[in-house]
Amino acid sequence: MTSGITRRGALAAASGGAAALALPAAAQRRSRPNRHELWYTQPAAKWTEALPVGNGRLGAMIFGGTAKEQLQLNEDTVWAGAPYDPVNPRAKGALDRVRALVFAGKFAEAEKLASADVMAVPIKQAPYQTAGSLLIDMPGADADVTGYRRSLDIGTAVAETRWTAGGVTYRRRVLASPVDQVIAVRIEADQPGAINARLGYSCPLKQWRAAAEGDDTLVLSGSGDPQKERPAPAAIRFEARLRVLPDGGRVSAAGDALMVAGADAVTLLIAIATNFRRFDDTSGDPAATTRDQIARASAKSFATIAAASTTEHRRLFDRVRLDLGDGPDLPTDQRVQAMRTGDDPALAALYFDYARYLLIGSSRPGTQPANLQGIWNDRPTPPWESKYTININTEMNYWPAEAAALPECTEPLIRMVEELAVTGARTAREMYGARGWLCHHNTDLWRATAPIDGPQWGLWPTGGAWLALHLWDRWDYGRDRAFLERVFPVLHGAALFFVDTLQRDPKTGHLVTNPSISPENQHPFGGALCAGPAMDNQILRDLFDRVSEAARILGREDEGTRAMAAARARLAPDRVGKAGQLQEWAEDWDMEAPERNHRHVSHLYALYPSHQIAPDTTPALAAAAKRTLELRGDEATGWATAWRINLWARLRDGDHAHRILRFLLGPERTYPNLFDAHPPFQIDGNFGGAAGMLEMLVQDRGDTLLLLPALPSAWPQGSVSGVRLKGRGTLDLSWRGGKLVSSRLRGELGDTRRVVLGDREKQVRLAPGRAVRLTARDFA
Ligand code: FUC
Repeated sequence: MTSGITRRGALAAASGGAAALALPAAAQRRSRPNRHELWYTQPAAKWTEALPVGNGRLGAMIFGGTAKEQLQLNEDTVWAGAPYDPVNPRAKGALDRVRALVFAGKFAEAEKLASADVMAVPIKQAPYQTAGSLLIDMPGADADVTGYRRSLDIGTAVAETRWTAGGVTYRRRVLASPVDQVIAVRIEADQPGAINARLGYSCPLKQWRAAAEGDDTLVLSGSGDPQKERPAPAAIRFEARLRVLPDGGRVSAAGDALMVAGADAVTLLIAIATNFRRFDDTSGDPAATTRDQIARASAKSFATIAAASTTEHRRLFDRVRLDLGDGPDLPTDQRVQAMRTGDDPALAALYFDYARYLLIGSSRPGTQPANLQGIWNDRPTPPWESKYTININTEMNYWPAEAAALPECTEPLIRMVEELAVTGARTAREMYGARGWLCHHNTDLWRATAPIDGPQWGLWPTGGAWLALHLWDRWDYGRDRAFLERVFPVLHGAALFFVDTLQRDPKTGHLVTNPSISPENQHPFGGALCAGPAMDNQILRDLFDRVSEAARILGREDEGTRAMAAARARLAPDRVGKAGQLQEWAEDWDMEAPERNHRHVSHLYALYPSHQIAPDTTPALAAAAKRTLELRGDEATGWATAWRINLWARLRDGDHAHRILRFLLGPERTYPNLFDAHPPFQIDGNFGGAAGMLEMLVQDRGDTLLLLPALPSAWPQGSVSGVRLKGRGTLDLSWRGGKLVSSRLRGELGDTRRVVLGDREKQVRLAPGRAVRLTARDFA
């Protein structure tokens, strides 16, 4: 099967037909390093060295091999399992007994009963799965390699590998276009006819096959795996379609591979789609979708596809700029290693920019939200199924989104919460006999909402409530009344569930969640189940307040919102325990808890992301939160380390926050490709770290704005521009010698803000279309 086709290349023709690639020497050695570039002098030996591209839905991890290249592929709806309802019908009958056992202090018994009768069926959710790999073999392209360099420019969203072998210089570029919905690869050489390649697929899923279609197309078709502990067949079918467009030479089919011979250059286009339409609908047609996408993209040159992709990327990426000075002109992996002993503020700025790159690449309007690994996953059963863990991780993914001026990127999260309000209403009704909706500590593509894994992790009713607060944030930044109208029922429903299920604590009379846990910590009395952990009270205070305020704005107060206000008044306050710490549980158990340095710091939710605790408004509780942080220690898993940066920034201790940031950026918590190391890779730390850096520079409470509240001495000068403020505002800021040089505030609503610099403050009236400039002198 080797009937071939021949095409004369556009690039060869344009350059007179002689050399397919003229490599400018200047591109090899730049005079000034590109501040948006990750670069390396060797191919990736491991997945966590490979470089990610993504268009929100499609992702590729690029290894940068010479004779053997691998593009590990993802599509964000390739998941195991099928639409399902994990409700446990026995729960409703068992919950009151579990509650009574918890109130009686019989925690181990409560957990046993909950294990038997309250947990989801099945007990595990479905994993997110890889879509396999495209393998590009170029025999001989590894002979006496010189000048090897691979890079990812996060400003243009294009990855590049170049090297010389056997007297031929090669260049390979890869991007994932949000415009054309393809991954596009361009392989070039500086000698005509030098490109010979074999293109094939590999895939670790159970069901897949690769087959050539015609001479220039290779189709990988497969299905997601069945979900463990569920007899139902897998529902996801996917197709990855590769089209090869050579400049010169021949392309031909060879069974389950394509062969390119004697080409000047080659463009590869890869489209991937599944039959997924919604959590309850898998009636899509992946073959029709990929055929259409490939047909459209094939009509364009690589240069056209790349230009459109970069323009769309820049539209989002260029909104914010953080400058912490120039960094060393060293490969990125060496800079990460050097963090062990030194510091590199420019690497911190690159990490901040990379988080924005990763969010743009894993969460765009119409896609799935960023999961535990964004969209980048090479396994059929990744750690924690690479799903949505909502007792911290998914929220953290979106912490920087609004302030870093990427509100569009929150659309998938908002849509997911709206969908959880549908599936979670069933869980509320059938498991709890309650109105409204809830989600426990995880969800998956199928928007499962019942408690999973085991009571000590899963029996936490407050996950959906926390996520719902992101709807409020979306409103608070954008102030789009139609949006608030749309999501109001979702917010209302999240709160209504607690009106129906909060229990009166017989000892204190407070209204408390029961059963619940303080994620995922064990108390000293037999497990994790408890009533009224501090975090639940804190989340519910925010939720009830927001719903009341939204109802007031929209004129939609009703019996439900009045009940919420009444319940709000009966929640337990935060308390200071015997070690001077902020109490994690209703009782002062913290010092006897088995894991004193537990990674979760759930009860510090009130300090960050919430503003319930702050050094100026609640000094005693802020001091207690500080004591808790000291007891918990600075170094934890990636996301837990990132959370601590935000918390110390809120305590206005910039040097402490910066010490933790240095640990986060070092090789123990950052892989060579700058992915966060939980370990293993989990993307939340990338996002949480970026949010923490912003929090060091600006803290926005809506009516009050803190400038440089936690500026570390390690960043004596710098600037940040384009930061988004609540109430449709923006802020630019620069500083020198650790002192504010100037700031520019804009706000479209014409409202008044209290701006705080150190211990001084100023009332500022914003006017639409006009920037207010403030220098240090304005605060003198
Ligand atoms: C929570 C954390 C773990 C991990 C998992 C995905 O359960 O406690 O550290 O991040 O989510």
